[in-house]
Amino acid sequence: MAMTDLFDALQPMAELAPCFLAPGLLLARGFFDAEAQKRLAAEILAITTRSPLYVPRMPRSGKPLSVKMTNCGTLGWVSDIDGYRYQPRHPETGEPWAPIPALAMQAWRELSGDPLTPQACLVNFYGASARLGLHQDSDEGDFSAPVVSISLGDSALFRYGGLRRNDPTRRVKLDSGDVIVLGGPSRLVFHGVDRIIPGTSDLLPGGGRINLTLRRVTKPR
Ligand code: MD3
Ligand code: FE
Repeated sequence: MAMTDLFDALQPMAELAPCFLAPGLLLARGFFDAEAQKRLAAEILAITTRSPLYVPRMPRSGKPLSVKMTNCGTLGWVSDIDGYRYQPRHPETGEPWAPIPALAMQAWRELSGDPLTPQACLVNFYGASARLGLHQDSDEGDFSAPVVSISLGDSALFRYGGLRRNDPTRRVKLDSGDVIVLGGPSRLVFHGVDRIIPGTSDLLPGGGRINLTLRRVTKPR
């Protein structure tokens, strides 16, 4: 086979193959096809009926975040004037969180490399002007498991750097169906969402972006 033919034959696979952006930072572009994205989005919309999106607030200041949140799983991440924490119930309804959808569990099984089941699935909803400042995910009691992040809906410009806030950063566009895994030496890297790109997907009624982050929260006994 001529080299150009070989290249053409391998190109579609190369686009689907997960690739490392940094040690421990895996990007699986298009992990969920259009059909799976629709099923997962429908499951998340159903979850927001039972566990409504709420406006999280910054600890101490009480300043509202622009991203709206809810959770599924046995534990959910919440942020309010008292601080950040994981808790088994919705902060406004007092009800337990819904189970994590099977498709999200599948991404964890196939990509995390962790034998345990995720405890928390934070659901972030971004409207056209929502953003998330540079931060570390350090509220978990166990950093040995990775964080698995699933993007649905409008594309987002995701920023990540190093272990110190002032380390140089890079930007990557995350599209609907993309999954990133942050583990090993990248588990505690600073990261954030600069902005979403409105109108890039018609998956969600009314537009916007949903990001699911699956995590282990406690050390296994
Ligand atoms: C890098 N969410 O909820 S997911 C978050 O798109 C969060 O909603 C963003 O950051 C979002 O905390 C980014 C990607 C992500 C998640 C966890 C990480 C990147 C990470 C943990 C360590 C390093
Ligand atoms: Fe984060």
